Amino acid sequence: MDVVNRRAALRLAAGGATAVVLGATEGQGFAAPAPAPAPAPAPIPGPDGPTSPGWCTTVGYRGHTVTVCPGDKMGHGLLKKAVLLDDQPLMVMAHGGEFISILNAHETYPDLMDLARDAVRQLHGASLQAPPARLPDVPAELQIPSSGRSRTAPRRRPVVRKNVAALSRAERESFVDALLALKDDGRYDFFVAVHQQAFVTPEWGAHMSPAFLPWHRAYLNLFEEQLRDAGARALPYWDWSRQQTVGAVPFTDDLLGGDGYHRPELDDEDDPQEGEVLTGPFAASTGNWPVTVSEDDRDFLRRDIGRRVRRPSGPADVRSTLGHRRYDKPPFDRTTPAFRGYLEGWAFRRAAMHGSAHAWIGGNMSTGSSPNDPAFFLNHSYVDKIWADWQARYPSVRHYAPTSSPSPGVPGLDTPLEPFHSAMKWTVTPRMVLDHRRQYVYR
Ligand SMILES: [Cu+2]
Repeated sequence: MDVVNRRAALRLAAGGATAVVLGATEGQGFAAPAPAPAPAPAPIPGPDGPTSPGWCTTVGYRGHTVTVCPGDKMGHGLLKKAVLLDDQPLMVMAHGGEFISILNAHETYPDLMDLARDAVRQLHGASLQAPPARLPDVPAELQIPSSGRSRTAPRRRPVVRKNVAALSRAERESFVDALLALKDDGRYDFFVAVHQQAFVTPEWGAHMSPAFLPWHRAYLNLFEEQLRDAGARALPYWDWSRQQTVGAVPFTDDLLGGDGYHRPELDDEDDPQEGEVLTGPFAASTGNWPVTVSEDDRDFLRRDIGRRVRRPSGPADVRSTLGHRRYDKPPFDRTTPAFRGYLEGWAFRRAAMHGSAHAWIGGNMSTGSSPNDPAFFLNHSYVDKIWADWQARYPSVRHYAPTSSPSPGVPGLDTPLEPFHSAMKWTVTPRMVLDHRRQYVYR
């Protein structure tokens, strides 16, 4: 791979999936320049040309660059399978290897979307197929429920998930200690690997799909079980709609630590230390938090708070999301304008809700391996709380749709979720996680 392509790909890996995927957004989306007379777009070379699997190819388009990345030589990541305009995603791969358009650039430039579709069509083939799912060995502790009973069996007393700001000092300590213990024995990195694989395995339906909420609920339940096993009480949540200050909870030295290192005078790519988290229990300097599952070879936790997206969604977005009575509806994809699509964030067509929390923190949080940052779990715990609040608000509507799976990547109510079912021998379906109240409650 030549230097230019490698740098572009690295920028992808670094700039990352979520931020860029979500990143067709506020303040950093594609700002349409004044329409110019159109020269014929350069044809994008086919698979036999300079574009071979794993390589990105760039062509000019009215003074912009269109980059087509068909393969994943640089590692995993949805955006390695994308068409980008000036490094902003135009189309990314979603369900069943389909490329979907991210920006509404087609309204301004219909021929640009044609060009992008053409590029995808030409490149379609083995190089566009997702690699077979790979997971590391399942740690022994995760193979059977540590309690010896079903993971979805009711508890005598449900676990209480609190706002992270409401944790006592001892609770903060036991939460952080449990994270460090899971990191130390490899369980934590297993969770990172599961999520990273889910991010590039659209058939599992963990993202851009109705199963986004049940999948992450199951994943969090499993993670919380491990945390409790390691001495924590429960998974707290981070209300990103109100807690948006670095230096305040949860971005304090006794919880998540602060922002990443940034030298404004240097181009991000020229600074090997760019984004390194320097404070708190997960800073590289502690030696306790080596990043081992990643899209590149940087082994330190990175953040880039507020530089890509200025703020996570606020209370108004939370209110409007909760206002949608319908859980999901056809075509059950990324932007479906129903509750799930708004909570996942895509339906807003700017970084919002779940996605805005990822994109606001940036760094590892903007990639498929986002659970490298413990902020991931606090974000998803809040996302799950919003789902729980919505369920309580609309007790009589269906809390999941569709009932039966219409296509791969869109699990039905009783479809066992992957990779839990096949890789971990844990059968969990959307229906089985709908009623969380005897497992855990939010306070
Ligand atoms: Cu996720």
